[in-house]
Amino acid sequence: MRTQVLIIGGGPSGLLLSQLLSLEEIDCVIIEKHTKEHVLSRVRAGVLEQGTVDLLKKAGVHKRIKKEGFRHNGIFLSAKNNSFRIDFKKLVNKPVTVYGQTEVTTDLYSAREKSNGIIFNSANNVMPYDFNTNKPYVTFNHQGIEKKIFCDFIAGCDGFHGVSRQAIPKEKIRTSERVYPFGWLGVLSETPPVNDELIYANHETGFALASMRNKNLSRYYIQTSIKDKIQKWDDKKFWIELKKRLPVEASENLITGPSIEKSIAPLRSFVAEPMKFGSLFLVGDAAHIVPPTGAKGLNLAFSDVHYLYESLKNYYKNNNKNAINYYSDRALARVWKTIRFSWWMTKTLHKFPGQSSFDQKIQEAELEYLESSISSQRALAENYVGLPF
Ligand code: FAS
Ligand code: PHB
Repeated sequence: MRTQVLIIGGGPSGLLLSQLLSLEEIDCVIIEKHTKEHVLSRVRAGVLEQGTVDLLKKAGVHKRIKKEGFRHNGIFLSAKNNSFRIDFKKLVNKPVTVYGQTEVTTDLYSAREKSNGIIFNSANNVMPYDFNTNKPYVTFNHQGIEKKIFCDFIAGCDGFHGVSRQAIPKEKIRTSERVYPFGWLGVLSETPPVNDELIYANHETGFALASMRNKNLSRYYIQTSIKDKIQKWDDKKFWIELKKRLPVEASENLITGPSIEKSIAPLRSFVAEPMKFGSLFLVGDAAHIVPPTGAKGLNLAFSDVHYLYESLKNYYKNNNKNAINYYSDRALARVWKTIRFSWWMTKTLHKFPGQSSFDQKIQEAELEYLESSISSQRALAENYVGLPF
């Protein structure tokens, strides 16, 4: 079998890339290790930048976002029980859209199926070969049959634990990483959100975030120790801790209910460079990870998809054979600015174990400066709504 672009990973990056390439009649195939149901069961991101929404519109999967997404023109930050709003409309005249990653992935899967896109689900032992030649190929086992697909390019959209980045010789790749000394305990509950917009809370016992998916589906997070186990957190204990950390007017309005999903995620910043090795491209979480504090993971993955789609469209449609060589530098320029913002939001809003009174005072000064300075708020707003591609 042969295709033009072989995509390893059928998560959001792989699905969006394949949808965009197919609209340009560029031949592509997705190889995904899990079932479609498993992929669609993941509860992850919730906030879409306008650039992401525009890209999904270009891919023809914008209808449900328009109908069911919630445009937000600001967020609240709170510290020492004082909260203030960052007004995106006034500061940068751009909104964000609250629409869960699960829904985005569902929409992309339906679009691929409608256009008879080829997705090999439940593929085992996926392995890319000869990507340092112009005849790369991928082998895998599907329904007990060994398969081999030749291609022009391989897009490694297989996430942080995928096979693509691991297949690159160690001496060819530079990685930078910061692992944070805490995690996020996330809860999904069929309860009305405590506030119309997101609340990011810096509290002396730890960070908390109040978010949502729709008018009767709330998403809450609290910072936990990286050694924490989910079994230690029954719903009652979670709600008590969340109430403690949210500003009083929110805690008083908080409607609690049974959790329908509960998980602990570690936090790290990670970048692999460059993002192109011969005919293998790294895309999304396969190349970088951000702590979710800046709501950037999914949006940054789609930013890579934008750059790779433009490069491949240029290569195939305008016969610009050099176009693919710009992908890595262009993508990384935006990756590092986003890594910086997510790191800054994380260090400003979380309680670091053993943090000194100096660190605590700096955090408080950072938040007081934010509250008092329009320029500082504009800087946060332009990063949060998404830097231009
Ligand atoms: P993904 O990891 O989503 O997809 C990779 C796909 O490749 C998966 O379907 C996987 O099954 C497949 N795969 C892996 N290895 C393979 C192999 N060897 N062969 C074939 N297929 C293979 N981002 C936010 O913006 N906000 C958040 O709140 C947020 N919360 C998160 C919570 C958690 C627990 C996690 C893990 C991530 C969170 N993220 C969040 C980040 C997340 O949304 C990612 O940025 C996003 O899923 C990236 O999409 P992909 O690059 O497609 O990678
Ligand atoms: C979410 O709704 O899951 C969410 C929102 C904003 C973040 C992180 C997660 O910064």
